[in-house]
Amino acid sequence: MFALLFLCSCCATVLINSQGTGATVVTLFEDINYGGSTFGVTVNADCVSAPVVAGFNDRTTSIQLPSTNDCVTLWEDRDCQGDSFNVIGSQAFADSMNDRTSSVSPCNYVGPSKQSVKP
Ligand SMILES: [Ca+2]
Repeated sequence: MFALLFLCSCCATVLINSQGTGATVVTLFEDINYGGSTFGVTVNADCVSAPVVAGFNDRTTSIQLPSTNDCVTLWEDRDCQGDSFNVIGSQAFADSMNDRTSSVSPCNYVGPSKQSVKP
């Protein structure tokens, strides 16, 4: 378990996508104002539940995106289900999704779970 946590914290911002396909590399932070442990996740067109797998489930408090125009959706549950919160650019505090994020998608993600999004 220690080895896994160590791996997560030191390799957090490695760029996974090497094909230049327009992927957004999202950096999740455990604390407010981009502090504490980090976890990097590459978002393409689909839902990504990597935070759950990597032990970063329900830990995200702030988020950094590469560009102020980038937009990702944080989801309460894995597989992009439950409550959601859109982040445009970077967000020093995840507001309603603080310590709740379990998966991430692009803002224009249209999956089977989209119909269950609460207003
Ligand atoms: Ca959650």
